[in-house]
Amino acid sequence: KRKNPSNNSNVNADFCDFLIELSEYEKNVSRNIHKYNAYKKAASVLAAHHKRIESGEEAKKLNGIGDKISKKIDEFLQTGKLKKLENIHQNEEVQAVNLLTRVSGIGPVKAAQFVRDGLRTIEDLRKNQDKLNHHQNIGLKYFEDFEKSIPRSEIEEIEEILKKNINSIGAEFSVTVCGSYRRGKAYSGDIDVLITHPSVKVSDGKKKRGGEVLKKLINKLNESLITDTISIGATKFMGVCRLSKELPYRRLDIRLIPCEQYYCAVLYFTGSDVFNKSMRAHALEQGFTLNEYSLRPIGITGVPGEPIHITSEEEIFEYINYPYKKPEERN
Ligand code: DCP
Ligand code: MG
Ligand code: MN
Repeated sequence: KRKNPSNNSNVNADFCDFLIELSEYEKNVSRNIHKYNAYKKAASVLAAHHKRIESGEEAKKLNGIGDKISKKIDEFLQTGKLKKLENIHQNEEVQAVNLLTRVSGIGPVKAAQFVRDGLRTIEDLRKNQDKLNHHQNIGLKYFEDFEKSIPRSEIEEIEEILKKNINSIGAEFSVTVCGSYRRGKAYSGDIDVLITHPSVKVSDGKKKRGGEVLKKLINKLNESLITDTISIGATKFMGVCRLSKELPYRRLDIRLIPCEQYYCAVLYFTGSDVFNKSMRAHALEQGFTLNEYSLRPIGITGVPGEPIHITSEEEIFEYINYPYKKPEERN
């Protein structure tokens, strides 16, 4: 759903744009996850490179750019376009699948199925709402709004309201808006919120207590901010919010995290996804396994041990000997 990750300080933005587009094609149409990762990686390496790349050969010296991508950079520099992308653009089914996957709740597999059934446009979906599930219908209802990126100032206001409402239920709740917002971006695609409370424990999962707490918080937010619920479980709410009648509807995700897992979750949901991948790989090299729940040492038998007790994000970096990066440096 993200179309435009390159920012204006990026001198290699045009390369990044075509690489992202190729990555989306590999993910959604070819379903080749290795090529998808290769293009995504190359795009983020080029985005982080502060010198304008002048040739494929120069690009190839960068980590994550191989022969094939370097040739594409040469073709793009010489002709201003890519034959591979031109061909992809001309394929009508590809166009239809790409359009339908822009609806929240429609993934590439479902989009391809709709296209095979003759549903190719947003209009076609609107005439066939009975073929869509609840999430997809909400995605369709707010299709235009969900495509609009969210300015930082609006998320700041939403953050205030979230904190005020949640702290009126319990002063000890922590609320952290993660995702691209926490990485300092001027605009975000959605709002990713993590919440914890000292009394919410991993062991609650079995007793369903977390579910009660999350429902209580969401009920409170239904009075002011939240307009629709896509889904709500014991730990995860997916829905829609709106700050005021003049502003667009926004996608809002809220997760209630057990306090033992909070910092691993904040790290994970701050991203970026590319940063997470490289940090996880580094953790493995250092003999740890890191995910959104925990950091665990891997024993000599190769079996992960008990989660390490973590009290800050910085501690995770320290354990795995990874130089600390501020959220704004994790793009
Ligand atoms: N994440 C991840 N791997 C994924 C999906 C998500 O590591 N496959 C993590 C990193 C993301 C975070 O979750 O930063 C939030 O996911 P989003 O899709 O909301 O991405 P962002 O918030 O980074 O960007 P956007 O502004 O598009 O919402
Ligand atoms: Mg986000
Ligand atoms: Mn999100």
